[in-house]
Amino acid sequence: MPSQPSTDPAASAARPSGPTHAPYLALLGAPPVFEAPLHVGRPNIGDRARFMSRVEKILDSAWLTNNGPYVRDFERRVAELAGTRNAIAMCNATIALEIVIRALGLKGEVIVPSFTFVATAHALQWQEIKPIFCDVDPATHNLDPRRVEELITPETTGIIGVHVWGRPCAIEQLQEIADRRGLQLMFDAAHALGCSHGGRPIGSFGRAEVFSFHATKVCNSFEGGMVTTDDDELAEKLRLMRNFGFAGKDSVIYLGSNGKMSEVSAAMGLTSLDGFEDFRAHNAAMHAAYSEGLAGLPGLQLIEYDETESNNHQYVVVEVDGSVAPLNRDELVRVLEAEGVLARRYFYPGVHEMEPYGSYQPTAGLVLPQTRCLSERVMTLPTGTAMHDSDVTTLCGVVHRAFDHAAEVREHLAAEGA
Ligand code: T4K
Repeated sequence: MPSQPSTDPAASAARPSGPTHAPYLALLGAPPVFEAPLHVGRPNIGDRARFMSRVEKILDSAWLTNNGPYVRDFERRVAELAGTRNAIAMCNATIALEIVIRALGLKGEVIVPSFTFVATAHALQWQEIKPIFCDVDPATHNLDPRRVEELITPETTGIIGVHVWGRPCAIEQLQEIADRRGLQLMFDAAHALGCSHGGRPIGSFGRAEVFSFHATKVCNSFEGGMVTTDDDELAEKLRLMRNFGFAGKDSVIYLGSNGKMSEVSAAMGLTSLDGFEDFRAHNAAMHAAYSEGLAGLPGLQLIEYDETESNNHQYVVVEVDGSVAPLNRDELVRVLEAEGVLARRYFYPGVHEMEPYGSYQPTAGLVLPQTRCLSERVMTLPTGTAMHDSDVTTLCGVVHRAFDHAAEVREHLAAEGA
């Protein structure tokens, strides 16, 4: 496996500090194998010099926000990547989702997965639209179209599909349901920059799609979101709505918000896009290293990406079947945390269990058996340019040792909990 150079100086601090094959674990009293924590979502920094030179230009021009030249350039680049006529930059994906939802006139009830980041549902509830939580297909982790159909009521106005981990939803089936039932379909594509479905880039499906450029995403603009759509009229409405509804200097024609992206964010976004091909190649190599390192471990399954499509591999997701593996997901997360690996339980619990949804819809979980099962199994591991393949080897070594010493681990955790 080729050794991958890191572009993140913080990564050198995360080199293993101890022997990689010692038959012990930090949870059981050994020194952790990583001195500095390994995060899920450590940003890809990209070419600092290029970013700084863009920042200098922003300062020289004294044009800091309000649809500046870098924002327009960033929009052009994302539209190209997504294969759409329009890309509208926003300050983050949550506000972008809110604005699209309002621009489409969604109201009443909208069907969403519960297996997602809470922002998908919050963007609806924030405007008093009821998210109706739908179960997912355990094979894809995405909305199960059969379950969607069952949840449609006279109050339903739309469906928001989420391309979880960048793996596309069952787009055609969802579109067919939306068309037949007279519903709007949009996608939360926060994870799916540069991914494709049937060879067509994510970005042009449904009425609109929303990407996130948060620091933790494969490409980042510190904070940022982008709406893509081929619908010119909708795009124009979105542009106005992100700027308070101003259609001219003194004319406001819609209820709007402030969803604008700043120039410095766009400069970072452009710098990130410049490095995108390197980032995704690096992520693909990390995924392959995990695949090799975790192979053969009982009850442990690394989710795969369809290699006939474009992927960004920004999430390394493992399902731990606690009825087969010697340790369950939560035990394994504890073992890894002790070693300095901050594995995340994305997405646990299901959004329907979070507030206010747990109180508003206490019985929502009754129709979400797959979501519950999945949210108790998934674990997301560190990747990105802060990681080297030697880190992955060390991390996988920890998992092997933990499985070998599962009885001691369980005994230790039980004593701790007592
Ligand atoms: N839809 C979906 C499906 C989403 O996944 C998200 C966001 C959205 C919509 C909304 O997009 P935005 O409005 O954010 O554009 C993180 C991210 O904050 C969130 O953007 C992301 N999804 C979600 C999956 O993960 P947290 O609260 O779990 O993690 P956070 O932000 O504390 O960071 C994770 C780790 O990354 C930390 O351990 C430290 C490290 N980190 C983080 C930041 C911000 C760094 O090393 N440097 C940094 O600058 O939500």
